[in-house]
Amino acid sequence: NNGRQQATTSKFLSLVLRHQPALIGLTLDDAGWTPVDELLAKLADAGHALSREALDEIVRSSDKQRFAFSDDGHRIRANQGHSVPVDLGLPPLEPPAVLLHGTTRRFLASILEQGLAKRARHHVHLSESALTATAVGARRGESVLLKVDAARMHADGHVFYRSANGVWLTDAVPPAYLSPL
Ligand code: HQG
Repeated sequence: NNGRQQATTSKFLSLVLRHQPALIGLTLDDAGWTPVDELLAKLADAGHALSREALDEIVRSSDKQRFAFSDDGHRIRANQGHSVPVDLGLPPLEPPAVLLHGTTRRFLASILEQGLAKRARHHVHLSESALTATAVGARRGESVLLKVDAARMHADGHVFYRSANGVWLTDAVPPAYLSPL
């Protein structure tokens, strides 16, 4: 099954481009980029051989646009979601007035008390779309949505970024800006 094979490869790419490049002997630069040639060679060495055409197809069709090529096509990086230290170089942006966070019901009480924390990632991930936020929450169980008063956060000096694939990112969301939907 081609679709399933692609999903497996995409997961493995996420693993090495966001979390564990050393797993296949890869290094990422400060902004998270790595040469495509090197990635393909090291994937092959690790038993995950992939053609450039197949990689192009994964980057093009990834449901969440997880990866991007540099303008010259020679380098690749993950658009967001890293746990290794990278500086994506995203400019601060004014967010929409309201953003959403999808989580799992069992986290709700803790979040309303402590606020949203970035955990293992570099930022808290927020969405403009209820559909997307619901899907994010559903990864771990029953999905619940939280409304984030992004306008007030922004006015109060909290900084927001938007990743190349449209995810809104911020450092933390204190409980005062959160309400259950
Ligand atoms: C929760 C996937 C208790 C938070 C998705 C979340 C997204 C708290 C979990 C992207 C908490 C962290 C990000 C607190 C936060 N108490 N629980 N104080 N603060 N949490 O995976 O937002 O497939 O790091 O609600 O689709 O779930 O990787 O973040 O449930 O876009 O491309 O702690 O990851 O995209 O989980 O997901 P995560 P997330 P990819």
